[in-house]
Amino acid sequence: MNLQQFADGLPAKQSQESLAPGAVILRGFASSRSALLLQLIHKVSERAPFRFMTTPSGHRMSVAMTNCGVAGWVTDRKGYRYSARDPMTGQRWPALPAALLALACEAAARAGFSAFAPDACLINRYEPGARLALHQDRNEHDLEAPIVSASLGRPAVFLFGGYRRTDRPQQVLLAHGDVAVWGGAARLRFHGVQPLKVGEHPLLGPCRMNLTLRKVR
Ligand code: MD3
Ligand code: FE
Repeated sequence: MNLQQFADGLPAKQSQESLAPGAVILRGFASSRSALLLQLIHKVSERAPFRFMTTPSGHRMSVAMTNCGVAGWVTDRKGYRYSARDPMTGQRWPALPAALLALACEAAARAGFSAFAPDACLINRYEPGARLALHQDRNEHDLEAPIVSASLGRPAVFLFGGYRRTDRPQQVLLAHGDVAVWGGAARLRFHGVQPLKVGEHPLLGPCRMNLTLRKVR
């Protein structure tokens, strides 16, 4: 365990947990950068607003999403894919901010992935009741590259499953400031997020935000 100074002088606890082969949780790794991350998310969302996308089966997702970087994850009646342009505006997604790239590279290096070069970030916003059903992330070209995720705001119960949808998932609480690295044998495991509970966070009110940094191209 190591201690890190907050701007207000209070120490923020940090620790590292190995969840499974390829899956490492860096508790509190983003805590000292959370205000900056929220500022960056806000700037991205001014040009690429959060929106509720439609799944191929026609359901409206309960998680609001936007993207930055060379390509953004999108879904509509035609399917799931990465797109170089935001379908809502026809414009390219906002650039990946350097501070996000740095956070992801530092976290990946701690978990043993020293050459990680993400080029995109999916930003998920959860309001109370929002959830993410069990799924695999397999639309990225390079499945050897890990995914780095950062959680902000309200805590959520993350479901970490196996290689088959029917494998019983582990429940893991992801709290404000937690960063996780998902690579190697963990990369194609099913995962999801339980419905967000009602509550208040000092920076994000009722919401949870999750950033996933990826090598898409
Ligand atoms: C394990 N997001 O955007 S982050 C997603 O909290 C997604 O918003 C969740 O799943 C969220 O696709 C979970 C943790 C995460 C992200 C990607 C993974 C775990 C993963 C990829 C493979 C295995
Ligand atoms: Fe996912």
